[in-house]
This record gives sequence, structure tokens and C-alpha cells, in this order.
Amino acid sequence: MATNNPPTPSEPPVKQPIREEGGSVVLERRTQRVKPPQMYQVALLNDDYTPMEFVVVVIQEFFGKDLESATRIMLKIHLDGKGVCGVYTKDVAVTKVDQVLEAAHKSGHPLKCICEPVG
Ligand code: TYC
Repeated sequence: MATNNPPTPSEPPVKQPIREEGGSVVLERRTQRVKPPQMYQVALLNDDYTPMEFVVVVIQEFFGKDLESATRIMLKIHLDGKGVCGVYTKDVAVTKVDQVLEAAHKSGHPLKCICEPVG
């Protein structure tokens, strides 16, 4: 005769399927266990010597902005002293800073580029 005893510790409880809206079926719902990585914003700083045109090209080349956005960011830096060009994971952000500083140095401009954690 079948008994209705609760499962013993060696016998994990049978998971009931959960039907999701899209039609898929899962046996258990897991809470998100991997937290998103710390992100870093890469910013350029203003100075009195780097030509505006050079900054616009840098923002286009290294941060993938079109001419209009690059010009807007450059003018913000010129007026406010600093402007964010992009937000990345740490490795990518550090690489962007290196690339910008190298390009500026090679061209003889004192352009400064920094990265800082967001949030
Ligand atoms: N202030 C510079 C000039 O007048 C232009 C400039 C803009 C320089 C942005 C740096 O990150 C910068 N030529």
C-alpha cells in the first residue's frame, strides 16, 4: 500500500514544474546570484592647450561617438572642466585611458583622461 510519508533527507523533494509565460518550463526559480560588475566612467579634462578639433577626433575614435555628440561632449569639457565620454568595465576603461593618453602624448598635447567608479 502506498504511504504518504514526507521525503527523507537523502531524498530531495520533487520539484514541481513552474510554467513561465513564454511557454518554457523550469523546475525552480533561482534568484540572481552574480552581481553586475562595478562600472567605470572615462572622462576627459579640460586644459588650455589641446585643440578642440583634436579632442573631437579623440572622442569619435576612442569612444565611438558621431561628430555631433563628440562636439557636444568636447564643449561640455571646455565649459565645465570635465566630461564623461563612456562607461565601461574596469579593464576596458583603463585601456581607453591608456589609448587616449598615448594618442595625446604622441601628438604633443597635454590632454588628460581619467577613469572613476560609477555609483
Ligand atoms: N580648452 C581647449 C581649448 O580651448 C579645448 C579642450 C576641450 C581641451 C576639451 C581639452 O578635454 C578638453 N583649446
